[in-house]
Formats: sequence, C-alpha cells, structure tokens
Amino acid sequence: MPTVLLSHPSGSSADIYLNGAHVTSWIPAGGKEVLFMGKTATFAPGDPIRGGIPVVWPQFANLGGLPQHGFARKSEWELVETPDGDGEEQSSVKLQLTDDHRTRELWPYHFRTELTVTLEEKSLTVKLEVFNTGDELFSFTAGLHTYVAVADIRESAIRGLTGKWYLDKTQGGNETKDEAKKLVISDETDRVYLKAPKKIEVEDRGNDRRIEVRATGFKDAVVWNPWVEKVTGFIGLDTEDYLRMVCVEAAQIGSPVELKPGTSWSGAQTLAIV
Ligand code: TA6
Repeated sequence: MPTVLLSHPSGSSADIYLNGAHVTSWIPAGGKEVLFMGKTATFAPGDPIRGGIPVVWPQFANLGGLPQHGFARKSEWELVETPDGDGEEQSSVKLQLTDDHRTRELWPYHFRTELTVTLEEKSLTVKLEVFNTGDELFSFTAGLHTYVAVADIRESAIRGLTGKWYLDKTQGGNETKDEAKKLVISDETDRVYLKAPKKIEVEDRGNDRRIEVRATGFKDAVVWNPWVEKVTGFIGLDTEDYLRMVCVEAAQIGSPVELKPGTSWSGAQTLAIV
C-alpha cells in the first residue's frame, strides 16, 4: 500500500500509510522503534491495522451509529504536501480526507480532515484538523490511538494520571478515581480519562527509556491493554503481543466537538523521548 517515508537529518525516521493516514513506525535518532506493531498485523485496505497510530474519527469506539472508531482509519487519504526536489529529506507531511459518496452514506456531512505528521530528532507530532466545509453543524469524537512499544509491560508504568477520574470500560464504564502513584498494568485495562493531563509518561524500563505523550486540543486520554485473555480476539495481535504494548491515546470523547459551518478544530499529540 502507498506509504510516505519521513526522515530527519538527525537520523530519526517515520512511515505513514496513506490508507488510514496511519503512522506505522517512528524511530527516534539513535534509538529504537517507539510504535508497537502487532506481529500478525494485516495491511489490507479496509482492515484496521493494530499497531502504530490509527486515526479514530469521526467516532470514538461505538459512541454513535458508525462502525467502531469511525471511518477515517479505513479510508484512503490523499497526500497534500510532497517533498520539494529530488533526494531531499522530508521530515513533515500533510494528508487529507474529504467527504465523498462513501463517507456521506455513513455520515451525511461535508468535511475536510487533515493529518500533519512532523518528525524531529527525538519527537514525532501528529496534528488532526477538521474543517466543516458544508452548511450544517456536525459533531464528532476522535482519538490518536497510539500503540506505544514497551520491552515488557510487566516492567513498565504510566505516570501522570494520579488523582484523575476515568471511565472504566472493563467495569461497564463506571467512573473511578485513579489513586495509584503510577499505573502498572497487570490485567485488562480500558480507561477513558476525562479532562486528562496534557502530559502522560510511559516508563519503559526494559528499553531504558521514557516516552512522553503530550496533547493539545484533545481534552481526554485513553489507556488500553487487552491483556492475556482478550488479546486473542483481535485480528493482527499475536497471543503474547499484550506484553509488548500499551495504548496511550490523546482523545476527545467526553464532550464531542460541535463544528459550525465554515469553522475548524484541531488537536495534536507529540511523542517524545525524554
Ligand atoms: O481505545 C481503546 C479501544 O476502544 C478498546 O476498547 C479496544 O476495543 C481498542 O480500542 C481496539 O479497538 P479496535 O477497533 O482496533 O478493535
């Protein structure tokens, strides 16, 4: 499938599939792959890729009548900005998705959605922008469903969420306060943190690194790991894959964005090695 390869003079690199505007790899300068990819991930058009950064839009999960996580991740996006000149290193790219008969059958609105990926030495920024190009208000939920690679989830922790409230999807969506000093995942975890902190940190001890997930524009955040029993239900994930990943996702779920005709919204997420 068509892919854009980004590289930065520092040596960092990233791969983005036009299908789904899906970032499938990010390797910071002098470092190791930061994005997890399912061992048996399929890359066929229309199949969700379980790994990398799926773009969840215009619906998070099943919060509406659209297919799970909306249609953006299963759509063919177009390249807007291409590298200038032969052989030049390209460290940023913009892709866009506009409504067509297929999207209007599912969701009857006119829109342009842009995803800009910017690579730097030790960081990767993904910006999602939505423009209402029609004459009717629409609302949406969204997320950058980031699969962070860890050497071993049992030796990893997530910091920055202490004292925050979350909807626990493993307990029917009960609202719960996170009292733990750090979140160590040891069971199925599927949480929507409402009004999440702008910075969450994944401590990946096995790889001797810390990955910061910084958000702007997005109000919420999701933390997900299917753990040992549920992992078998996901095409593209191998039975032991739950040990090597944790999803930390900048998201907009609790208060859907309402976009009037002629207006736009944007949200961005930066992954950085600290
Ligand atoms: O973001 C967490 C979540 O919504 C989980 O509930 C889980 O289902 C996961 O996403 C994977 O979604 P997918 O549509 O790829 O099966």
